[in-house]
Amino acid sequence: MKIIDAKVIVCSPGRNFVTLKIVTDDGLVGWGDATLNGRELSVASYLKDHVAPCLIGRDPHQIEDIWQYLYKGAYWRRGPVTMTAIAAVDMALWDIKAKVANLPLYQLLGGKSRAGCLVYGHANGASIDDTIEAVERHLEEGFKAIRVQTGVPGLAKVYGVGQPNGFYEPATKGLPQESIWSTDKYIQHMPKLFEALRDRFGPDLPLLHDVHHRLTPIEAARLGKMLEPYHLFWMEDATPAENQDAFRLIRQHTTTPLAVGEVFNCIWDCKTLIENQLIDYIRTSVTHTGGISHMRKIAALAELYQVRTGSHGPTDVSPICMGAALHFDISIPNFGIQEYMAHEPLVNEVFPNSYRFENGYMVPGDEPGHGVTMDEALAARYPYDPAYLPIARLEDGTLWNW
Ligand code: KDG
Ligand code: MG
Repeated sequence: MKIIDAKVIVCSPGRNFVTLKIVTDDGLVGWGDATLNGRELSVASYLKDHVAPCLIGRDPHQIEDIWQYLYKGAYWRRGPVTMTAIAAVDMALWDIKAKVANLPLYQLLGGKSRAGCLVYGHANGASIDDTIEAVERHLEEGFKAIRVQTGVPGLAKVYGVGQPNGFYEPATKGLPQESIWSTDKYIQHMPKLFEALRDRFGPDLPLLHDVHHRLTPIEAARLGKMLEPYHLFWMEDATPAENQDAFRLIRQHTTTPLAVGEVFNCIWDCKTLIENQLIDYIRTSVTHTGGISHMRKIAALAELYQVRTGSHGPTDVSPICMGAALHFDISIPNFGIQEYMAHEPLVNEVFPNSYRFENGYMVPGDEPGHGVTMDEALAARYPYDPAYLPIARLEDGTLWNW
């Protein structure tokens, strides 16, 4: 069998997605997600101009060799654009291999290790009361674990809070929007949120929180300590992780579980954190971290140190990523939790999929492959529409992390 076509499709059914379609001489089609929020066209070009020509004529069954060819062969290694492009190829090839085997992909990854994948939803509110209501709605929908974000008094806008339609789309049209951030205001307010949540919902509900890299290590240590009485499931992205040793400092001060990794793109970004047990959950995603092949290596490394996975799963990766992620999640031994934000109905029409949400868990479909395809004709009605993630500044105008 040979690859005869590798086509890159950019569309915007409400938000931008980049998709790779690999076709074989047997007429089989494999789909990969290559969406990198706010930098979509870089990956589209990387794939179209540099990767696709190298794929034609290759045997799609040689997934590992093609992965190594694209990673080592390019000389330029790592980075979000490269690793997202490689991920799309990898996802599409696993899709093809499972279709040839006539099996759902998880069967090729070792079979099911659990009945379903625990997912967490996003409850956001401008005030603590609004956030409590959002948690109630999620519980009614069946969620068994919930990420909570709330507005901060004195800050006009807090990232991730107050999406009016319930769908989460951090990128906005036009140039990047800017908002003002105050760590002091935020740190003072967060314990009040979690105290109110535990008063209302009791001790058992798994609650997660995303700090979006806004704190310095010692500030993160302080917040983790302040939140210990409310025993979070995790505190996510407490501080930027380029310097992985920063997590050592946080770890010395708090037992609040730590999760990080949504901006990581390879196993080297995870190595120090995992080997030193500085984190509890690794949050790399299939789309941004080299695909299923590379994610399995990260999970295997993490397994040695009792670190579990908690893959990034926002609406700015396409349903193809969610489909592939669920096959990965259900098969690995050290799965922790999967982020799940439902896409808008139109997105699910453009990317027909068979995964389903059942009582707090997600399960992949059982048809051959990863279970997600694309309606190209429908996608063509929604052309690329530039959008950017927002920017945070401190009150004095200093550009800040997020
Ligand atoms: O593209 C950026 C978003 O995916 C990110 O902000 C979402 O932090 C996020 C999360 O945990 O889903
Ligand atoms: Mg996050």
